[in-house]
Amino acid sequence: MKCLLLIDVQNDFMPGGALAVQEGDEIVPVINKIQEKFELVVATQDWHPEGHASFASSHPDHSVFETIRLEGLDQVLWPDHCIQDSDGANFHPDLVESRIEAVFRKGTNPKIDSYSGFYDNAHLKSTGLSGYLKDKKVTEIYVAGLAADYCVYFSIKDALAEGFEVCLLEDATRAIDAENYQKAKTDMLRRGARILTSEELIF
Ligand code: VGL
Ligand code: ZN
Repeated sequence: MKCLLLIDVQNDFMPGGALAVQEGDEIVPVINKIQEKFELVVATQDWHPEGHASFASSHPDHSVFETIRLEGLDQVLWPDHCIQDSDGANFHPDLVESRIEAVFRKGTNPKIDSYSGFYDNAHLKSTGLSGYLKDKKVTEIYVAGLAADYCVYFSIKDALAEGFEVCLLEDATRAIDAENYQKAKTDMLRRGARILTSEELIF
């Protein structure tokens, strides 16, 4: 069974948003077009409390996009984004939501970031996504969303480690940083992910 996994298709990652990804909005029509090919569509939502430890604003001695050590992990400091119940945390208004069966929220722990839709960055706590998909008899996950070099990349690594076959839909994702994405891409391929465009989906 195939599933479409939509990562963080949220306003704050769109042009004009708090943590804008260039051309991030261009993925929305692509995603809407392919949803009907899948029996199951699930989504993740970055969902931070105010004052989250990943926000540069929580570390007055540091600046946005700096990397610091936090709880024993490297942490990039982000602009405040995807704050619970804010408009920035909402899905893009043009995203068709009628076929999204479940939404898995992440980044709710104030002290620890969560790029992957499966586990927080320290792998302490599961979101339940892996068990949900296995219960639904999913074996193949097709991934779209934002950002290709962070939440999409980390979700794909966890999905592969959980034993799923994984395919990244490259025209349905955009990266924060092109160079980071090239490294992430090499690593995803090395780990066994496939990379296709939505037009190459032939089912
Ligand atoms: C993301 C940085 C911080 C993402 C989320 O969705 O890729 N990136 N929070
Ligand atoms: Zn975040």
